[in-house]
Amino acid sequence: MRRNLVAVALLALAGAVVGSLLAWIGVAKRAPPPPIDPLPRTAILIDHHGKPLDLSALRGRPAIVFFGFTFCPDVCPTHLGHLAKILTVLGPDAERVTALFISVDPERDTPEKLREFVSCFHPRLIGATGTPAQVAAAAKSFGASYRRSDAVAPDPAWYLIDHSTQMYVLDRDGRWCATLGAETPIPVATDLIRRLL
Ligand SMILES: [Cu+2]
Repeated sequence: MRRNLVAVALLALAGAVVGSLLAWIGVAKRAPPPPIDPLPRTAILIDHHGKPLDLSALRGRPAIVFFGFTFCPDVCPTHLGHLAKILTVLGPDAERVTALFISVDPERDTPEKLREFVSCFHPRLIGATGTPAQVAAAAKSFGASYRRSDAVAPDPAWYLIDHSTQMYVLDRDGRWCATLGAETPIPVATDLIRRLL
């Protein structure tokens, strides 16, 4: 009889331990990632409708931000295609996320050109540009870099731009808290974004 009682007590203890462990894992999984850089982003740009876009106004919902240019032959289409998949898998939750493509090529990427370009990927995707100084300020606020490269252009107008390829994830307070790449599995990305909603 005593042996049975000990067995029951041990089972109850094991159950409690497993229960707390599962609860802890559940909480850890739901918790949003802590900010990498707690500073909110601030810069004024122009969106693809030609309206002012204040990066500090992105607060209130999580955001995914990518820097590139519409003339980019591979890196930008690959990353924006991946971003579009993430938004598609998020489904209705994507309505609560800001997805922003900031052009580092203000010379060629007009709001009209950006509008046409982003619409090829996802209706939620917003294109942004600005003066060279505004774009430089926006990139600097993320630590993103870009540099014009004329090395492979047969025509000066066909220049390329080397640029950072991270997709920056901001939390609802505009703080950078994660980075996605074209190799980030879609379920990992969507889980991360949903934890920030
Ligand atoms: Cu690119």
